[in-house]
Amino acid sequence: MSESSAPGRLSDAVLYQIYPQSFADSDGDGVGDVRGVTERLEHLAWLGVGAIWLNPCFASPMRDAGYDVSDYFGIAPRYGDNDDLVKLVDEARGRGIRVLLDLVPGHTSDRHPWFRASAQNPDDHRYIWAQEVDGALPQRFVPSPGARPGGYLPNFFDFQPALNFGYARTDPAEPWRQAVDADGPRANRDALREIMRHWLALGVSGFRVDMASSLVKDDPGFVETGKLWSELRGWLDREYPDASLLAEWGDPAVAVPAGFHGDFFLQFGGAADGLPLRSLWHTHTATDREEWGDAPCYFDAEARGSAGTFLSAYAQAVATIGEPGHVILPTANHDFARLHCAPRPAEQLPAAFAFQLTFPAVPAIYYGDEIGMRYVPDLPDTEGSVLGPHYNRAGSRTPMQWDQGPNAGFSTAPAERLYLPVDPDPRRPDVASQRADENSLLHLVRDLIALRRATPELGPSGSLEVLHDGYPLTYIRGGRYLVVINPSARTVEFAHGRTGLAGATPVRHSGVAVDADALTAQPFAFGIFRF
Ligand code: TEU
Repeated sequence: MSESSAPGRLSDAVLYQIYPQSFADSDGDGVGDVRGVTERLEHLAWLGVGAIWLNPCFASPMRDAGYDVSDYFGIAPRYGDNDDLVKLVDEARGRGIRVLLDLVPGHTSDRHPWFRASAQNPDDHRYIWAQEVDGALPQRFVPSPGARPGGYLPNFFDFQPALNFGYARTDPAEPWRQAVDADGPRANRDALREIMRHWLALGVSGFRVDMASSLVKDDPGFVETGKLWSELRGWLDREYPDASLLAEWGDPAVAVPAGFHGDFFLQFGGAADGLPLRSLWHTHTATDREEWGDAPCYFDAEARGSAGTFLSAYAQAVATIGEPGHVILPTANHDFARLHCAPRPAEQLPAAFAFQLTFPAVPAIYYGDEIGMRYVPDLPDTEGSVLGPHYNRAGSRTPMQWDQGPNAGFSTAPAERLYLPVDPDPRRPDVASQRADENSLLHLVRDLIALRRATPELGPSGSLEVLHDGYPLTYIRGGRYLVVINPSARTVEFAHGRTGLAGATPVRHSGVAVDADALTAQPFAFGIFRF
């Protein structure tokens, strides 16, 4: 592994996202915890991941599953305590795994002491407060819960008041629009630095920053938001040069110049509102929005999509950010359907991982996707998981399936006390049986990670030449590796017309044949060849 700059190290890593509620339960109370993660480091090291990102684990009323922070300096009691986190960080480091925390800078819980104080004191400007005019609050503002008159601006749910980082454009008619250097915004920027320093000093390796583009309001082009992050990044580079700052922005071409080492392609964000990622994976059967339409994605068994939308967004992002930053390509996340979501057949998952792990982005594996855990439909709302009639995040947050036990090895607690029920499908996959089976998805993912780590051409710095963005997707990495991906249930052919590909040595493949003029891919086939 390169020991150079933080982005350099990131480029070698496969990132792994852990939802602490659901990953591993060390004390049998039915909710995952930090010690549980520590106990399962062996799985992550065996798999070969280089860094983990833990979803929020700070003290919280958990009305948005921890994205409603009430104390930025302490681990939520249900997950353990700060010493448990230090132990996790140390043991992970011993296995070559870095730990990143989720930082939620744009809002707190309405139970946070800052907000409770702000709701009593009209001179406090840590949050964005407006007065009623003719008996009405401005749009989107929520009535004050305290002695303070007027109302506050929420950032996501109403119980998540937006911290005040100011507005890029002030307006005397809207006095709640404070300048970015007013006292409240300044205090909040200082607090952010304190929070980051606190956890970095305990050994964490950086942060995934929630709703990173949301800080400065009414900020065309994100100019002021970018200044804020660039200033923090400058401080980070001086004091913690090894730390990584990853954005939840959904637009790497904007987030990296704004100060981040990397940004995720997401189901939302950017000019096309998340279309690039959705155009790869989204089946429209879960975590769906009406405005997203119903165009089939590329990983479609009926071969109705195109990889072109994603590939051109990727090319555009890389052309803008160049070397200094990374685009992160997730299999899924806690807000979006898992890769294994109906009607996608499990047979397609090997091709999906062969694509993700040979593509020049930083791969992020959502816990459980490595065994093909399924998005579980129709679960009840849990800690804010339901966002709309067709948008239920709970289905992506079910307990990690460690074994075949009734609670999938998640804990010894009665099933009704689990954070979420285990997938009731008796054919659900699990870690124990896939580890015992060398032909399992888990072994394939492990082999692909090992191949990627051993082969710089397959990482972010290797070149990418796309030969075909239909079926099969065909590209060359680093001038030496041919990759063929067929997400469809049909046998497909592509006339590559390249000399030198016939006789290429298979590195890892299933169902792909390469001839002098053409290549043939069986249903759900993938192939990686060296030539
Ligand atoms: O998500 C931000 C966000 O905008 C998404 O939830 C989006 O609305 C959804 O994916 C539909 O496209 C972040 C966190 O990831 C999420 O879990 C939190 O609920 C939210 O911020 C508030 O902190």
